[in-house]
Amino acid sequence: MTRRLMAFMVAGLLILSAGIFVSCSTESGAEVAEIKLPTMQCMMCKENIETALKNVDGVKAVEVDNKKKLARVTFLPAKINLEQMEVVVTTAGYDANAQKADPKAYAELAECCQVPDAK
Ligand SMILES: [Cu+2]
Repeated sequence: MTRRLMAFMVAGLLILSAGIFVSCSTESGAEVAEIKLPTMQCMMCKENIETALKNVDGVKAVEVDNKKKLARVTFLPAKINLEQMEVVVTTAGYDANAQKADPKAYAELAECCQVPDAK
């Protein structure tokens, strides 16, 4: 029940902040950016992308919504910008906003993580 409610709240927030890139300031100087992940397929993709982004200096938190195919990243603008975060995602083998996935990294993804009609 609580999980359902949370899911609805998250969905509501995402709808409110529709757009390729939305950022807003928070108290700590951190900002929140959204990265569209059109080629992600499953929970393994979610893990891959979250892990890749979390390991980057300047990224404070990552939440990937695998239904909406969207990452919500809390980051420090003094350390990293959206373009650099998109590169982290493409290097992991996934499209990020308008940036295309690194073909070699994409080819190394598990079969379930590759786009079905692109095979
Ligand atoms: Cu996957």
